[in-house]
Amino acid sequence: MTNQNNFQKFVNSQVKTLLIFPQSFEPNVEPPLGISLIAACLRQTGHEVDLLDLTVEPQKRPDWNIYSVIGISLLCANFNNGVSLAKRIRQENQGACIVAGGPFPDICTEEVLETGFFDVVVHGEGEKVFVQLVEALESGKDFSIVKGLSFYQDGKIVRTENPPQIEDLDALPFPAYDLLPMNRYNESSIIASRGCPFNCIFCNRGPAESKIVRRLSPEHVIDWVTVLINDFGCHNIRFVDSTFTLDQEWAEKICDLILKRNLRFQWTCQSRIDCINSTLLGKMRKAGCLRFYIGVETGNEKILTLLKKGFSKADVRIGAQLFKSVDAPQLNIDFIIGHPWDTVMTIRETAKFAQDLYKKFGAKCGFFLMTPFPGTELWNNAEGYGLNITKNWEKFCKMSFKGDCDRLSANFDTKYLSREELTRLYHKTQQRYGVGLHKHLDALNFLMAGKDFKQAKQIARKLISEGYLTFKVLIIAILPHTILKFLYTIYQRSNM
Ligand code: B12
Ligand code: SF4
Repeated sequence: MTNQNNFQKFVNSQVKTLLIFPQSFEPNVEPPLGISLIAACLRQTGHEVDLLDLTVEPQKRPDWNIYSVIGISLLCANFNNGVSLAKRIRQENQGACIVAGGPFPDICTEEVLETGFFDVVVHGEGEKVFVQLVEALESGKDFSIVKGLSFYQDGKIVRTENPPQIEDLDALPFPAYDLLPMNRYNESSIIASRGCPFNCIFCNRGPAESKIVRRLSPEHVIDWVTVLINDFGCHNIRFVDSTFTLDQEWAEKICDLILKRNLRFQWTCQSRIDCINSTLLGKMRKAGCLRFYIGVETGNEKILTLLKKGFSKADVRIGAQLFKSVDAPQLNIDFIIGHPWDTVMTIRETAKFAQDLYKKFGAKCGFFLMTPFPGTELWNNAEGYGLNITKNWEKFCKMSFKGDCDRLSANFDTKYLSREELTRLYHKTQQRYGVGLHKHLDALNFLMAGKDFKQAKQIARKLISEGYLTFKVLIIAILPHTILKFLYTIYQRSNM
């Protein structure tokens, strides 16, 4: 166990680094940006580095002994796996400096260092801090001179000064995608801006972000896109910025450049319903934006205010109407089940609001299970919010990218609902109003294609009773298969 800063034992004039994303409950659908950006910075400064994403290559067993510094990226959900991994590495390679970074160690630093398998925690953005750490080890300097680290010293955890935020994001290299098995991912991501100025009480922006927003220049964003398309054949890109359209002029410039350079790829982004205008939405669609994700979180006006979202249900309707009135990307709205004030009634209100937004504006709604992540206002003041949270880190999951939501369960009780009730209400809402609805429509089409009218009629009846189809649409549904097929094609297109 490391309980003192004995940095001398890690000094090595030829540091070779391995950065790992440990195995998790499901594979990453896109390359992990954090470690691939750090790897690119290491290479840019002349250091040797390898990357390993164990979520997509779980069988890979590198020779741990060839590395003198091993960095592990940790979220709550993969913390336990990360600890087992660090333990294994430590058993085989006593001399390696094992470093943790990412959202979990950034906040739960003690929990990580107390395991005894990590020597250093890196806080905040890792691109510069990690390079400085490696350089300190190479030159034999005590790494306590580096800002943004925590480690044991004389039996106590010490934390060095906070590092400055990276101001010139354009100066960062593009992620070292070439060190990852790019064919294993469904899409790739770009972070074009970092930060969000809003104060939603459940939000954990991640270590690379604060309330101060920094942006890449639109030209640099386009160069990044070009690298993904030309060098890696990637035509599905997700902008993972917290609020992509916060600066609408900047977002418009990105769209203008995509169109000007005639870049052909499909993309999605996330933002807020109050950060849009019709010109921007039209340009986004033309530039290949398929889906625009926003968080509305609840259908209860009072809860919306308590969450400090900064907009009302009326604002959501106005925004959704804007999407409908122009040729805009598909609007996808996310809701959370399990706010501190949620009851059966407010959850029903949320489902009803979601159904309304689907019917009136064609917004596709999804439901997440509330997860009070460390570092959020909910976590910091859990008692005040009436939450009883259990630190079973594997349960800090709010959704499944593979559609496998069945095993998600709440890890906290509220004043009004037990974790069991919350879990049940989440699954019921998600099944009936989220994936459930889309599964029904798919099943209807499938059955009609196979001409199993009896079963198709049963499903259609269910959809009518749940208010998704009108009788008029049912009449069409029992007309010849070609008409239905035609309608379904339109439905699919509008939901791309
Ligand atoms: C893109 C993204 C994803 C992608 C890719 C994730 C990945 N592997 O990188 C996908 C879609 C796969 C994903 C999945 C999930 N995600 Co996610 N994701 C994000 C998002 C939106 C952006 C991450 C990103 O690329 N940021 C840009 C880079 C530059 O920042 P970064 O990743 O934080 O890395 C920097 C630092 O953290 C640090 N760092 C990171 N790792 C390391 C390692 C070392 C050694 C060092 C020194 C430094 C370091 O340096 C990096 C560079 O500055 C963040 C929110 C956010 N704004 O950060 C959530 C976020 C990270 N995800 C989160 C969650 C919960 C999940 C899921 C569990 C969701 C779920 N299913 O319920 C899954 C888990 C996936 C898995 N396989 O384990 C949470 C984590 C909260 C927590 N405390 O655990 C976040 C913060 C969002 C949130 N609040 O809900 N996610
Ligand atoms: S939920 Fe969205 S708008 Fe609210 S603080 Fe987080 S990133 Fe910003």
